[in-house]
Amino acid sequence: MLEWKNIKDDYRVLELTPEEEEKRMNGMKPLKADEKIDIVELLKGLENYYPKSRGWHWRNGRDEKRRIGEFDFYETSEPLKNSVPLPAAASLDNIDPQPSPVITTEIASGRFEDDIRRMRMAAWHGADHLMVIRTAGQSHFEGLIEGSPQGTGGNPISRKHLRAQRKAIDLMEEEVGRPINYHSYVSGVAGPEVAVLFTEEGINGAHQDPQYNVLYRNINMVRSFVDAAEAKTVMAYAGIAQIDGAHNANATAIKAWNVMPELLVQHGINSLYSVKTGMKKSNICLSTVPPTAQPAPNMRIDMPYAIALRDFFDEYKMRAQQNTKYMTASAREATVTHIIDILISSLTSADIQSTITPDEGRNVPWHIYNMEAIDNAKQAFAGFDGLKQILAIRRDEDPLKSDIRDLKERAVLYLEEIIEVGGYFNAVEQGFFVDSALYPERNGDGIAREIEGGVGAGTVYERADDYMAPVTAHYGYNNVAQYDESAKDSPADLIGGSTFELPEKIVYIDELDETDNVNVRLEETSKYRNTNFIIPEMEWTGDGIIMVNMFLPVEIRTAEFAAIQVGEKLGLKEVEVINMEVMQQAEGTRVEIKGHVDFDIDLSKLVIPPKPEILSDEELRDAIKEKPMTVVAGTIGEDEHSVGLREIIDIKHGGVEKYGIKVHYLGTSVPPEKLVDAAIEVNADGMLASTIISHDDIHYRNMSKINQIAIEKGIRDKVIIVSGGTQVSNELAVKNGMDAGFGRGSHGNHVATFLVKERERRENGEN
Ligand code: Z98
Repeated sequence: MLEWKNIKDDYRVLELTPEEEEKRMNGMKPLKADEKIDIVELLKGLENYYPKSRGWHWRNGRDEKRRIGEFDFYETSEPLKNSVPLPAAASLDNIDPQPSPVITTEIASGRFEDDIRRMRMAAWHGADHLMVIRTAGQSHFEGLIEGSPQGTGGNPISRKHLRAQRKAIDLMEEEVGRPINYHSYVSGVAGPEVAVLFTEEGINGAHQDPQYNVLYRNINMVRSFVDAAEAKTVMAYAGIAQIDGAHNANATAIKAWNVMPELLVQHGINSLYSVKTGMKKSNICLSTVPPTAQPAPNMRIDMPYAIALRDFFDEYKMRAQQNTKYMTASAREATVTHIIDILISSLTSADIQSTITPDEGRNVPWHIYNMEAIDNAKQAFAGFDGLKQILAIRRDEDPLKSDIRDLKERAVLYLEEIIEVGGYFNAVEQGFFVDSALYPERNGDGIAREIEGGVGAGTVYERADDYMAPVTAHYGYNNVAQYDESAKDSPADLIGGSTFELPEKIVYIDELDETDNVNVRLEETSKYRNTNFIIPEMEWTGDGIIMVNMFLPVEIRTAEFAAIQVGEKLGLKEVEVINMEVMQQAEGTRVEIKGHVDFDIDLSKLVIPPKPEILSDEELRDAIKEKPMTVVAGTIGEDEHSVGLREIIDIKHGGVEKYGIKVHYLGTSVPPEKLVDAAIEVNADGMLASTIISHDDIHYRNMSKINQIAIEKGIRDKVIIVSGGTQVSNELAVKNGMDAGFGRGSHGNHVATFLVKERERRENGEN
């Protein structure tokens, strides 16, 4: 019998002995940051696995004021043990503030085994809500499926899939130091069965809304609502947080901004229906997407809506997501919309921020875009931290005040009319929902469904007087007392407990299909698992996909086909255009293509030069502060190039001045003698000789001259001499008397590191 220990809210964990834990995880060891997760190992012993946590987890320490690095934050949650910070964190002590809301990412490439690796990357970037969207349109499935088929339709959820991913997520939670919510969808004719499966397998969040079935999957409405009562009861028992389906009206409606009153009504119907089944309001999340997007003036339209929604549903949670309706194939545009949406989320304190990848617009469910979307959210929330302290929403003044009121009035009238026509079912039959006019106007283009129609029509039966089901968590009349008074509150006692308390009662079926299963797929890609070979990858191990971004100086239609040829000439296979944007209709088009390579890289033959040792900015500053350093610098010989050297020197470009090194800049075309004389004059510790022109090896000959003159004038031991330029190799520079040479790609920190280390080496009397 599982013994759950409540941690907070509805989140509970099992207290297990080391032996029980060993068996549950089949001896799988904790993850190590520098080792890949072993998928083959993970899939072993799944028959013994059961989840160790149940229920939704909100981030810890939400909105507590905390100091992170050198900054005060007001709207963050507890930091992670292990994470990948934003790129700019490199200049900010590598801080990685974690926003207050739960951050979602949808991961469903069609191969759950590859998605596990993506989940780990997502957890490190800061996602704690991993949503497994069922690309198969699983609402059409009439029952549960077993095994791990990839199928033709996409990514169906099976018990094995859930187990493997939940087990992997358990390991990731330990690694990043934060519970992670695992999420999928309780919909379709098999909704109640799915809810049971999800409870057994440790799902923490799920979409559930009977209106979704009715409107978008044409499942009979009576059946959908009866199923929903059962499914929601089970979800309530497991503490699974619910996300509703109202946002789908927003994504479907021809004029999404006109369905705002209806959205409030849809939220209301599902929310109250859920409460009536026993779900806690704090586990009911309203799925809200801004109804418009730029180039519409969206803030003025979406903000009143967001506020009206929060006014009506202040005891519930808000899950914000980007409106997929406006997602094109432009990743840039999607990003900007996402950030502007997050401004609304931030000002109205969303509880969950779902991130959408450009998958929706360009059909590329790639690893990199999940991380981009998570980073976008993390970055925006960090930037907006504490905004509410300096900006106030003027909700008690017009136009906001009137706009909020207008929406609420329309929603109330809408609900009243539903009651007038005889209730929800009649309203759906009359096409009330997803009509493109602003209520009370109607365009007559709503989605109409028949009460007697749709999938599963006529399959609802009244319970018999002596109906009884010996199960844990069951909606409505169950008549147990008639059989055993003592089992009244826990009917499963009649059969010695159900699978919710006794996971060993679950019948685990590993695979049903011999050819379409994860083992076959892993075998096919084994060349790229724990071997010396790698191949580029976007979504699946070994897929070989790369993306190429180009500009073609032709109009869009020509560009499309020319780009495919470019890809083919590059040797790519199955080239497809994934995005095109007109720069100017005659001047040209930006095109992004994808294709796959048919070669791989043998790492055992890869020559990787030793990593140059670079001191940190702080170490460099400290070293110079402790012992100042002066250098002279100039472009040598008859060479008028100055930009490269200036980049190495200037504080603005991160040059050596940044670390406190004093530089006497002598300009261009400096004769070697002059450089040496200047060094003597200012008693310099070093010389920086820039040489760009390289014909006839003039650059190396000048280096030799500098060295020679320095020896003749008796200062060679005292000064460090380095040269640099695009054609300079360290090896040849040293051969020509320099202490070091810096070629293409060198920066001030490389030169400063060398100067500091070389000085130290000489002081220590090393040769
Ligand atoms: C999201 N990106 O919401 P199928 N039930 C509800 C849904 O909203 C969805 C499903 C079921 C979106 C994902 N939503 C789209 C209320 C889907 C899924 O039949 O498996 O596709 O049902 O995050």
